[in-house]
Parts: sequence; C-alpha cells; structure tokens
Amino acid sequence: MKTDTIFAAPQSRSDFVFDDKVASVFSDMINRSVPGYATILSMIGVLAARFCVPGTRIYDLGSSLGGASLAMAHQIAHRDYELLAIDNSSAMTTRLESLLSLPEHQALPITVSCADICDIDISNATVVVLNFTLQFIAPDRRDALIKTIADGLRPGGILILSEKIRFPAEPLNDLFIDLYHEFKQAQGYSALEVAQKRAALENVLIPETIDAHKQRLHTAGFSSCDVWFQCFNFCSMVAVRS
Ligand code: GEK
Repeated sequence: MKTDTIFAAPQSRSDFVFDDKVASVFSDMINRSVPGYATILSMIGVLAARFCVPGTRIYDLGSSLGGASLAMAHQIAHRDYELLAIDNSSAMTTRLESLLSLPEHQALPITVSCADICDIDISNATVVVLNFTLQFIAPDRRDALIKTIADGLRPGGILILSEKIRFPAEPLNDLFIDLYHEFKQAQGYSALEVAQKRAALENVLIPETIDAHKQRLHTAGFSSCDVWFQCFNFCSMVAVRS
C-alpha cells in the first residue's frame, strides 16, 4: 500500500479532488483518516449478507477503490445478485477495474461504472451503500439523491449511510474535531498535514448533523433509521425502506 504524503510539504491552498494522485494512495489515506474504517467495511459486508435477496441489485455509490463492494461480495454466500460500483473519478474506477481482475476477486458479480451518482437510475435494489460519499454531494442535491435511492429500493431493503458529522452543541463539536485531529496525528500525520487537508476539504466535504440525516431519510420514505457505529465525528447509519 503506497503511503499518503499528499499534504506533507507546505503548499498553497486548493480544493481537494479525487484525482490520480489521491487514488494512488487512497487505501492508506482512508484507513488512517476514518476511525473504524476497517470495522465499518466488514460490518457493511455483514449487513449486505443479511439483506441481499437473490435476483436483486446492490449499489455502492462513490465506491472509490471498492472497499465496501469487495467486503460485501466476499461475505454474501450466493452469487445471484448484481453489484454496481459507481464513482465519478475515473482514477478510482480504472484502479478498481484492475483490482477486480486479481485472482482473489475474479468472478465476483461486480460491475464498475464511472458516473455521477446524482444522474443514475436505481431499481430492484435490496442494499444501497453511501460509505462517506453523501458528504461530498452538494447539499442542495442530497434530498433528490436520497429520494432516488428510497424509490429504487424494494420494501425491506436498506441504505447504509456513513458520514462525517457535525454536532449542534458547539463545545462538543469542537471537542470531537480536536480528538479526531489527535487520532490523525496518532496515525502518523503531522500537524501540517492535518491542517492542510482540513483546509482543502473545507468547501468540498460538508458535514450535517445526525438529526438532519434522519429527517431527510424519513421524508424520503425510510420507516426506521439509526446509528449503528460512531467514533467521534464519524458515524454509520442504517435505514430500512418501508
Ligand atoms: C469506500 N465508499 O472506501 N458521483 C460519484 N462519485 C462521487 C461523487 C459523485 N457526484 N462525488 C464524490 N464521489 C468508499 C469511500 S470516498 C470518501 C468513498 C472519502 C466519490 C469520489 O470520487 C470518491 O471516490 C468517493 O465519492 C468518496 O468505502 O474520501 O472520505
């Protein structure tokens, strides 16, 4: 795994993009930047194995290098499903295509597409995954995307939504951000790397509160939703389609 040193040297501020440089170190970057990432992937696999009904579809939206897709495909016992891994970064989708040709991943029912997840159709789904992707979608496009997902899920199907979150109480919000930065430094990132990445993400990753996510999910047609994982300002929710 190539080490992420993208923000190690001082640089002028520019918005974060999922380009080739990021894709080439992405596994190291996300593992050292999202507390509990490996656990979240593994449990997405467990949830998918429980909810994926034969003859249906799974969507991994903003799939990057397919961490969630591979966790699901390796944990679902049958092969009678279609898993659509979609990302609008061709640097990510090209790498995921090559990963899928490795012997250990061959013959998995995964199709990779390079597309904007706000423009796709969703149908006959039993599992949809947004693992740290909705936070990168412009806030005014989020309601429509969640509604498209709800409409494309079969009754009883699930959406797994993992997000960086913010807290309504300012002191707690500040505390969790601070503890998160401490976590990143414990993962080997310098204070400069943490500060420069934070600035690069400022206009690109827009976190919302858990209540805002729950409200949107209920409005879209998810009868129940709750948090199943949380560490500081990172959480993962599961929502069931009524
Ligand atoms: C994982 N889920 O490892 N359409 C398609 N893809 C998009 C869009 C869009 N409009 N906007 C952003 N992306 C992965 C991790 S990373 C999270 C997801 C992170 C893609 C973007 O190209 C990137 O690959 C992904 O969403 C977000 O389980 O880096 O914190």
